[in-house]
Amino acid sequence: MTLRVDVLTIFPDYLAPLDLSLIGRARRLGLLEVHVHDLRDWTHDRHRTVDDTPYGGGAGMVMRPEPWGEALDEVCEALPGRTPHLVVPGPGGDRFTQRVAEDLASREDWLVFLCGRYEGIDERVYEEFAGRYPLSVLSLGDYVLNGGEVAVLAMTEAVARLVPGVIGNTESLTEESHTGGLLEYPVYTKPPVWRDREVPGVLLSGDHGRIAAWRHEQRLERTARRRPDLLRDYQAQQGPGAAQGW
Ligand code: 6GU
Repeated sequence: MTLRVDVLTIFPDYLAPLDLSLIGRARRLGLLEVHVHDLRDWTHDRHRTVDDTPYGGGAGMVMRPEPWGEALDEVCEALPGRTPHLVVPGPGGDRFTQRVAEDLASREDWLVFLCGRYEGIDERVYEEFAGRYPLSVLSLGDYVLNGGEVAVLAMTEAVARLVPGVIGNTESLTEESHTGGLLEYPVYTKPPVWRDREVPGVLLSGDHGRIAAWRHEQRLERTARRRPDLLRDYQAQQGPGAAQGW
C-alpha cells in the first residue's frame, strides 16, 4: 500500500523540498503520494482571511476555525472507506521519535498534517476532528519554530523512508542511529591518509570480527559521551550486568 500524505498550510511553497531526492523519487515511483493544499482555498472573503484576534486578549493572532473545518471535511473524505490519521505539529506535542515514525509507517496509510501559524488554531477544531479521526500532536523537540511546515518536512521524510522501497539499501535502515538504541559508529573512506590523519588501522585489517567489535565499541563510547540518556535505556534493555560485561 502506498503512503498518502496531505498537508494543509498557508505556505504551500514551504513543502517544495518534498519533490527532491529520495522522497521525490518515491513519489515518482508511486510509493508515496503527497498532496499540499493552500488553506486559503477554503476562505470566502476577498482577503482570504485565516486568522483573527484571540478571545480573552493576548499577543498575536489565532487561526479561525471555519477554513480548517471546511478544508478538513473535504480532504479527510477524499478517499471513501479510508480513515486518515491527523497530525498537528507543535512544540506542545508528544515528542516525535524514531519509534513514532516507525509506528506511523507501519500502522498508517494516510496522514493529514495541519500546519498552524501565529499563536495556533482555534481549540474547537481539535475537539471537532479528534472526535472523528485519530489525532496526534507531535513536537520535534524543545524549541519553537514559526509554524508546522518545517516539522512536516522532517516527519514526512522520517516516516516515508521507512516505507518499503523508498530507500534502496534496507541494511542502512538497520545500522543507523536510533535503531538498536545506540548512535552510529564513525565512518571513513579513501584516501587512507588525509592531512596527516589516518583511517583507524582495524578498518583496513580485513578482519570482520575485529571490525564489528571496534564499531560496537565506538557506538557505545559515542553514545556515552553525547547521549548518556540513550545509553542508560540501552543498558536497561540489555539486562542487568550487560554494561559490566557479565
Ligand atoms: Cl512540530 N512545530 C512548531 N511550530 N515548533 C516546534 C515543533 C513543531 N517542534 C519543535 N518546535
